[in-house]
Amino acid sequence: MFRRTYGQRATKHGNPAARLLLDTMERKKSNLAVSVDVIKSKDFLAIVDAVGPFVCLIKTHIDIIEDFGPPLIDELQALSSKHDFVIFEDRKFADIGNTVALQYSSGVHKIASWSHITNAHPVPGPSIITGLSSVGLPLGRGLLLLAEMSTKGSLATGSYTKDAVRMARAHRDFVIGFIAQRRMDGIGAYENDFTEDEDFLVLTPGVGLDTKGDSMGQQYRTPREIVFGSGCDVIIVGRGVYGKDYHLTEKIAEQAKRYREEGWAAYLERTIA
Ligand code: 5BU
Repeated sequence: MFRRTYGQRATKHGNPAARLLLDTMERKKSNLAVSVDVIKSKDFLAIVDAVGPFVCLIKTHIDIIEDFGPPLIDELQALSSKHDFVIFEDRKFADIGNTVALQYSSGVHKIASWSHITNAHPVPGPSIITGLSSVGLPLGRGLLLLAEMSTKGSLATGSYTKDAVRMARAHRDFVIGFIAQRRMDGIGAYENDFTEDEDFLVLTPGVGLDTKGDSMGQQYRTPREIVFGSGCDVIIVGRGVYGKDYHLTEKIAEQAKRYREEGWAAYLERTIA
């Protein structure tokens, strides 16, 4: 999987959300996801519009938007069509199956109705996948399991990470991959390497070209370290792209371009190496 191109992987994948993402990456020559963590709809939409041409995916934390209303989702979907990107709500579900099914389908945000991809902590066990897939699978959605985190002192390590991989392998129709810091197959990291038909995407947050972290435990690595060094598929960048100047859309677009170039060069290095 390490050397195969995103396009080759797209043709083989059984899940529509995974296919959409891999196809989009190939088409746009981008493995950059931008995480738009701002609290006003206006700023959110301006950043999405500015980075849209350079990303394969926009990651949201929809519950931090102070002036949220259903029209915001319409506008996000319009930008997704305009710029050709996939939507990933970083909801990090972590409850019993019945509750997560309700949180995913209902409430104010109705995440399943607009987000191609979402994610969940494996901590409750496989029932969290059963609950979320009862809503998401009929809609052609995909789920990522949080196998590792980018923060200092994360507890998602060792056997916890291995068990996340086992849970994913048992639910390949809906679980399309992981949030993790390295690829989860091969290099003898696990007892069994993945079989030919198992393709899990690895989306990786904690990416920064100019700093090593923040004051709250976040740790950054470079796109090359992540994509070439650790074999991950998608780099997720937040403040590295929009920083403190998120009213300056030109500057934001420039940064997005920069991360996209770094991420894609690392991918080319990996596929031809
Ligand atoms: P940053 O501004 O690039 O540090 O934002 C990173 C984003 O990725 C932010 O939305 C986090 O919620 C998210 N994230 C993360 O940073 N680390 C993790 O391990 C996971 C998610 Br899971």
